[in-house]
Amino acid sequence: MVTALIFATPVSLRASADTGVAADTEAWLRYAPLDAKTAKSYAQLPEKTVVLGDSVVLKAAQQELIHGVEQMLGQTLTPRNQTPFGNAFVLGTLTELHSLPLSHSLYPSRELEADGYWLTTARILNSECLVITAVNDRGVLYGVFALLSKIARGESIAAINEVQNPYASIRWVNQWDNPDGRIERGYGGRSIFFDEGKVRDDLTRASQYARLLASIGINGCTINNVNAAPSVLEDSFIAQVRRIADAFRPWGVQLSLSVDLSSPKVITGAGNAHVETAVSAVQPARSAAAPLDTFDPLDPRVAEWWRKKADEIYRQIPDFGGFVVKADSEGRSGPSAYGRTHADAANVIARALKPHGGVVFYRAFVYNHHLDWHDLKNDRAKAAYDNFHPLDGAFDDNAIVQIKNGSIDFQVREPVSPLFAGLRRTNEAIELQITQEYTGQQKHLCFLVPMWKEVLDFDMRVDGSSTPVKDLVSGRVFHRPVGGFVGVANVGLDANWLGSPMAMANLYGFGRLAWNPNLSAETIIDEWTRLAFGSDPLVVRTVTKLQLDSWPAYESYTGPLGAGTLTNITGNHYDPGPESSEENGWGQWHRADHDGIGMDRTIATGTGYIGQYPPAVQKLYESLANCPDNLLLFFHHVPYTYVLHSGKTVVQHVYDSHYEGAKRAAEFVTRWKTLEGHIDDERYRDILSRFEFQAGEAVKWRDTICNWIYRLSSIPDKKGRVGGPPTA
Ligand code: GCW
Repeated sequence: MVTALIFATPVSLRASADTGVAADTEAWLRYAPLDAKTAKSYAQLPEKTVVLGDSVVLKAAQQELIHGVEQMLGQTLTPRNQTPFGNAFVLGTLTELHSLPLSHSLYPSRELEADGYWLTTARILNSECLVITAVNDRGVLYGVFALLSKIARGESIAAINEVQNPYASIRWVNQWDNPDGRIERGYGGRSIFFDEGKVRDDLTRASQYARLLASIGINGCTINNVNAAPSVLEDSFIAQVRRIADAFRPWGVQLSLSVDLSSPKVITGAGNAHVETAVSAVQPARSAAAPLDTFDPLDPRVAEWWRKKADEIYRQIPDFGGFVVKADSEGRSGPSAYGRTHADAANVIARALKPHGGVVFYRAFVYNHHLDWHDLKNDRAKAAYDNFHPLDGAFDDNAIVQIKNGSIDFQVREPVSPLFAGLRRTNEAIELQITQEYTGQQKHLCFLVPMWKEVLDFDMRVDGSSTPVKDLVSGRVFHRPVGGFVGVANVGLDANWLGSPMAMANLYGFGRLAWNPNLSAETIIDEWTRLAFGSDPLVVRTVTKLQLDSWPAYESYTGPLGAGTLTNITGNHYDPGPESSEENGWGQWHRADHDGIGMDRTIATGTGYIGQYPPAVQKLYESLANCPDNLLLFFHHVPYTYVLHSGKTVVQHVYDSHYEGAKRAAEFVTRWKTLEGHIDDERYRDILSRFEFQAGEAVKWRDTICNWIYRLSSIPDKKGRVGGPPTA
């Protein structure tokens, strides 16, 4: 098959590497020129590159190396393809490397896994070489990015000898793009893939995106909304999607599609363009894409339909990654229509993908959104576990249950989903939300890596042993064949991708954590800041601290004590709207009334949700004495006068945290202002105006929530800011 090669063209010219727009688009791949002193420390670098192989991935790796070195050091590397090649960067797999006459045996200190890389020096054909090697081409590409990142951050690479392996094989992003070009919960402009029902002609941004993803080790991208338009599986659409896969391929990013489970019944395809209506139950399907009168996953015709559909896709896109399924959720079709299970639905698709090496991600985000809120035992948080735990062991080996980090829906603070510990014989992936749907929609700074770290490090104590979430999802605990990390990214056409340059730290951080969840939030943000803004100590100090302070600040003025969302839950998910979180069928409730606030999820008197956790975790949350303050209202209904571990009453904590949070948001403005003249003007002004806006919004949040709590509780603020004269 002839594959069109589309390489991303890095937009920044050497001279303009520091201007805002270019810096926005290049994000952490700016490769800004190094200062003379730092550049000098790399003076001994080879001046040539040699690539052992000719795959598109290796070519991209070489091109990236040449581009990065040129940008940062002003040195043009010469590509060489014949021996002897002298001192060179040598790029290639270990197998290729071992076919060269080496002066000594060359093996890494620990085993290299797929996608891992080894950066080392070696004497090859009597010349000193800097070797970037791996077991597969993608690993070589990742090695190049890692090396360039070190140079960009001024890290020494003298006598380098570093082996890196990824924590898990699944490191994917999901995009919630619709074929019409809109993105569900996207805050960075329209789709980079689609417009008006078609794949865009110009896919430059798609290939630039794949380059960004590859640079942080992300190896898969689902390009369309989980609320999937069935039309994405039409033959004519697949032929277009193939062009996106071509754009991804040099960067080792596998393309995948979200699919609607009812597709066999609703779509028409090239093979049956003349068929207007569904074929009757007795009539066999006429072609792979013929619409059936059913999508029952246990109907052999449905199995055949998926098999043929998968075959067709792989004919066009041989490295296709697989499918993502959202079923029986928020109005989507699902196996319940035929009394079948989620495992039945996942497996019919898994079996179609299996011969091609594809996987199906089946989302655990399944819940009843018409819950009766009057019933105090109803609890949406229980849904994922209730639906999927009974099916443990029923999913095929190439099916992965994709689980949101918390048991509700990407709130500013939630306990981890108990389902992570509830599946022992089923593959898992954690779904994290990079796009800030409930955390300020990129208008507020909210660096999510510290939150994700808490989730990934949370110890589930399965069978009484240390079993952090990162080890459950990566498959380490139960020795699962596949598993890992999925981030809902939702970048768009805006120059800065996510709608805000600072928000890109979340995309960067997601990739770094998926590669190695043991990295600290401090390390990750230090890396990102140096790559995105340079290494001026004032800039590094200020930006890293602002980012690290941002989630706690956002939490304190929007939703303290784990109350869940106080946002407009039935509307935009952005503005304060605490009343909307009651009396709705969606199950995002805080149960605030005149006497108290919080959901009683205890085993003893509440919904019983806590019983879904392993015993040690139950113990942590069930008793008021043990339950951490920051999740108190998620697990317990308490009077406003209840005294927290901190010594404050609940109501006073709400007042204080909102005032404190709004104050911190105002301070972000003054802290940012210290950077004037230290970074490019465009980004300085752009980000300043965002902080100013955020400070105003924080006051709006503060006043709305404080007045609401006061109205309900009639307890004035001791400091006299809300609802009455000061009492102290
Ligand atoms: O948080 C909710 C969002 C929906 C989204 C859904 C999901 C794609 O508000 O927009 O739909 O989650 O994750 O499926």
